[in-house]
Amino acid sequence: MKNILVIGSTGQIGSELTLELRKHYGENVVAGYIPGAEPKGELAETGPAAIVDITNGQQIADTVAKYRVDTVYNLAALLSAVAESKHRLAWHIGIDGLMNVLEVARERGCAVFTPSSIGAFGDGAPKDMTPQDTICRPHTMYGVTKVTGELLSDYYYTRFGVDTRGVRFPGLISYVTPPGGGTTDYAVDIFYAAARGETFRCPIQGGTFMDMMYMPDALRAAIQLMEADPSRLRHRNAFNIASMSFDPEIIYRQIHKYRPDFVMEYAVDPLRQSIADSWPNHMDDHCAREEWDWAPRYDLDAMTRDMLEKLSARF
Ligand code: AKB
Repeated sequence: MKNILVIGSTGQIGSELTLELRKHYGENVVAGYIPGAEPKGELAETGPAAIVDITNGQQIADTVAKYRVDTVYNLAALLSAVAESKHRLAWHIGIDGLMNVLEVARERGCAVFTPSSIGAFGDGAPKDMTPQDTICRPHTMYGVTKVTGELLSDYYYTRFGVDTRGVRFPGLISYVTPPGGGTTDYAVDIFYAAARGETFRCPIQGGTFMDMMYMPDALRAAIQLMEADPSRLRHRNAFNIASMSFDPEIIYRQIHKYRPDFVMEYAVDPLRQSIADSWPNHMDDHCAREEWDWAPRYDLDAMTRDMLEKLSARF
């Protein structure tokens, strides 16, 4: 049985991944959090929690030693738009923090999962069927930290044998913990507006395609990759994974099918638009499919029905 530490356990991905991991590994999953973002409800009740600030290497080392951790899920990060206004903090958390995790992993023999993103690509990469291995020259601080994180994680694998693995997540859509400061957040916000019966003001222009994924598929991907047979992995950091690609018009029309009164208008945010324009329309994820049997379960319609059902029950 694994002993797992989730760093960033109360964030957008962490809050759901920690609970999902506890379904597999029981109480052997420690929820790492920073003061001010304490675990609540089910997250607080179902297993141990510890203060783990990714920028504090000693705190990571102490928690790993105390709970005999062998696997770290490193989910601490600033999202793309907010990273542009806090570029030094984005680097400090994304790279200095990752270095802290990797050093502890090297010393104590831990495996490490670190998510990358569609943000790792930049204008130079092919937009359609973006290959697993292609040019990655992003112009955003978020992208710079993601590419650097991929390289650093690969370095710790080849140089020190640390079992590092990662995926390039698309925009993640969930009804549980809202994201904050991302470029793909519109695809979450649009569901909240529809469920509340409000007009949605879309910050991304029609015709802008990006990869998106429903959270249950993203959680399964992270766990499945960390369980994958290492002898099959030709790649490590980080695998393209994809399930659906749409623009604001397509998601609007999909929601409109189930909410005929729903209205969307555009209020384009130039920062988010310029970030979105530099990201892929749709990634090629055949390496993940071949090397660890990745396959998504949700398409746009299944996700839309589930999101509307869950959010409508809340509002
Ligand atoms: C963001 O929009 O910043 C993230 C991402 C795609 O990495 N959701």
